[in-house]
Amino acid sequence: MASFSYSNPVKKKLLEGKPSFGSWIQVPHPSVAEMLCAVGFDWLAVDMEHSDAGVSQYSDIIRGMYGRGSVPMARVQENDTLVIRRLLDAGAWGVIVPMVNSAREAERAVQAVRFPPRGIRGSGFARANDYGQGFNEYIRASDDVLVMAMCETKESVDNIGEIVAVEGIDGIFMGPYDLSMSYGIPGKTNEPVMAAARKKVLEACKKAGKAPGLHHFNLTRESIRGILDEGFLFVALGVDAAFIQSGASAAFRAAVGE
Ligand code: 3PY
Ligand code: MG
Repeated sequence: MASFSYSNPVKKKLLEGKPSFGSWIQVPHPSVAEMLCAVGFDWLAVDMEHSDAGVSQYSDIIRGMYGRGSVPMARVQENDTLVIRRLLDAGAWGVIVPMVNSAREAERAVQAVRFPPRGIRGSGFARANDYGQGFNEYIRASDDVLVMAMCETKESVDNIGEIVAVEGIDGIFMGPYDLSMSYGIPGKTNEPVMAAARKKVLEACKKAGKAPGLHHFNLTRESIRGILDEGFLFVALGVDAAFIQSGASAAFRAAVGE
C-alpha cells in the first residue's frame, strides 16, 4: 500500500518566523516551473489572476514542480469558493487571494480553503489527494495549506487590523502595484504613503502573529535586505516574464552596443 506524506515546509518556516523566498509564474508552461525550481525557490505561485493560465495548465505546471523542492502555490483569479477549490484540488499548497479588503472577505477566503467544520471546501478524489489514495492523510494535513490575503488597496490597509484578526488567515501579502493605483500614484511604489502602508501592515501582522509578505520587484541585494530588515517573511521575487525580458534585453543591448 502506498504511504503518503503531505506537508507544507513553507508554512512551517513562517510559523518559525523564518523568511521564505518564492517567485511568480505568468508564462504558463511546466518548463518554466522546472527552471525556477532548479534555482532553489522555497515556493512558486502561478498567477491565475493576471495570466491566461487555466486550471488544467495549472495542474501541468505544478507537475513540473513535483519532487523538485519548491512548494506549489497559486495567486488565485478571485476570492471565490469554486475558483479556489479547483486549484486546491489540483494540488496547490497555498493560495494568495487578491483584493481582500475586509474581515468578511478574509473570512470568505478561509472558508473556501478549509474543509468543514471550519470552512466549506468540498472534498472529492483529486490530484491533491492522489486521486483518493491519500484521501484521509490529505484531509489531516490540509491545515498546512497556506492562506495569504492580499493587501493591495487603501481600504485593505485601513482595515488591516480586522483582516489579520480572522482566524485561519496565515499572512498578508502586499501587492505594491495595485496599492499604488489605489493611492492614486500608479507604479510609484517607493512613495512615503507606500512605506507607511507597509509599516502599518507589518505592525498589524506582528501583533496578530501573522506572516507579512510582499511582492518585491527591485531585485538588488540591498533592496531585498531592506525589506527583510523591515520584517517581511513571505517574499515573492520578481516574475518569470520580467526575468526573460531583462536577460534578453541585456543580451540585445550588449550586442548593439548600447
Ligand atoms: C500588485 O502589485 O498589485 C500585485 O498583485 C503583485 O502580485
Ligand atoms: Mg495586484
